[in-house]
Amino acid sequence: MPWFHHTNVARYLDFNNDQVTDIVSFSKGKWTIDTKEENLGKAGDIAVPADYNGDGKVEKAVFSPSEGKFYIEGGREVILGEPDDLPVCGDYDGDGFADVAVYRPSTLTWYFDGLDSIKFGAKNAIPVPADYDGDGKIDIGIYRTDNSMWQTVLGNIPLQLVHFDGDIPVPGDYNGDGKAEMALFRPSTGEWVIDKMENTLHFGKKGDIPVPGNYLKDGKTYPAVYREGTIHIHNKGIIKTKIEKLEEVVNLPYHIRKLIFGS
Ligand SMILES: [Ca+2]
Ligand SMILES: [Ca+2]
Ligand SMILES: [Ca+2]
Ligand SMILES: [Ca+2]
Repeated sequence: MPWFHHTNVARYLDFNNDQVTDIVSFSKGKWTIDTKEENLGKAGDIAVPADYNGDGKVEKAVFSPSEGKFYIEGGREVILGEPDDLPVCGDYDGDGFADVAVYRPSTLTWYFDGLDSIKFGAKNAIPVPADYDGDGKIDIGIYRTDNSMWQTVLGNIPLQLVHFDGDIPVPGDYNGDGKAEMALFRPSTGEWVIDKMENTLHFGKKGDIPVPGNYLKDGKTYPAVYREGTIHIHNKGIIKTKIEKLEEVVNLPYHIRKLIFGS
């Protein structure tokens, strides 16, 4: 059976199909996946790993903004994108294969390899694609950084959260119901504010970057933060990594990482 019939929305960055998120870093074409070092890409490229061939394992891939081209492990190349585009690859049509995609802030439009482009965006908004309704298809969504409002193609979702400057959107399936929840990491207070959860979690501190993932084999997204070379998983201990710089951590997707680092 193809993996997508028994996968779950929490699954993320699983390079070896063991249902656990791997710790991944990328710098100038050098990848570290858990402890393995590999090469793909070059300086200036953006890491965009995903399961492009539908075999249940994530492939290394990079977007070259200067070339407007994606390079996928195995030799596949896709021409798409411009220098200021945000790569947002994922399985938008639910066929089990991640689709090469970019969001273009200048036109508020999502462009895909092989699918129709869709105008859906707003000024001061960043893309937060995730499977919010649990149908196996990634849903186009945006998060307004000025007021913490989420909008998706499924309809406007009035997420009633107090907005703090610096909040970082971290959607994921934190309750394991198969649907992604809207969620925020608040560096100023070290809180996780997760939709459908009664209380906020106090986990993390200023300077941490959020790296939520499916770190256990239970199909749930766990809050986690990267701090000084170590991944701290909420209530589940720590993982030492070889990652030395925040900027190299791939476990926070680029379109969100950019919000923190500006590049
Ligand atoms: Ca694959
Ligand atoms: Ca697809
Ligand atoms: Ca969906
Ligand atoms: Ca959920």
